[in-house]
Amino acid sequence: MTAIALTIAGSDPSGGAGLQADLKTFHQFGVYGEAVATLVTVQNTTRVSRVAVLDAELVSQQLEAVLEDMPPSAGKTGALGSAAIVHSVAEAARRFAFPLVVDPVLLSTTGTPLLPLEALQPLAQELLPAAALVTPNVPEAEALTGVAIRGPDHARQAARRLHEMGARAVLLTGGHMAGEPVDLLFDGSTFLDFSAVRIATPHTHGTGCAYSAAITACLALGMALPEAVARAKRWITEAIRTSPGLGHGAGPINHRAAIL
Ligand code: PXL
Repeated sequence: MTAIALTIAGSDPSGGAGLQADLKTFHQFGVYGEAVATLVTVQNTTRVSRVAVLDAELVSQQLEAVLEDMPPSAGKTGALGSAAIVHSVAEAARRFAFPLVVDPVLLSTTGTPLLPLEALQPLAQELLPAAALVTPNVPEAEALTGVAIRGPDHARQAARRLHEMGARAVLLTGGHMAGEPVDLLFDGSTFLDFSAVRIATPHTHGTGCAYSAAITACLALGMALPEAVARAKRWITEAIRTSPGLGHGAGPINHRAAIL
């Protein structure tokens, strides 16, 4: 049986982030990948110069086409682009028979908004309750909860808050905090830490996309959440460590990194 994973995300033509990164990651984990496009960026490793958001109905129609024919065994969302898209994805997600990982992408790696401010509330109120897992980094968790995260106690507080907002589990990623990158998983009862050594490199473009895609692939393969996160964390660390050094800016990670 071929496992299938679905991404609902934006296009990065440079192939480092967005749905391109998700599909490469699914493939590397041996999972068949499906991709519903939400927006098209004009970007390379140095800049994002344009973001064109697709019509929400066009997104819904792509989603329906895929679901009626080849339903996945896990899915994820990335950049959603508008409140209307958040609303229609959330509406569909209430009927998903598979776990949904929500990567609450707000900005591109270079700082361009990929979700407008007015879409933050629908994301929190409509999509989070449909999430088996939400995977914010520190700025995203701060924007969603209003908690200023200055250390481990604040991280736990923000994770609790995101769970109360309806996500079944929360993975708060630690890459933006000082020191070693420790990710915090909270399922409503237990906190688990996933740590790695920090790698000094400018080539981290699309790391969040690939990490949440790797977790989604592992869920599609039937792993329990802590095992999926542990696997994905080892892989993303290896993918950063072996980044191919492409482009003139923040280059991509190595999507072909070994799964350890
Ligand atoms: O990594 C966040 C992200 C998500 N989606 C798209 C992106 C980026 C970062 O640049 O371009 C399309």
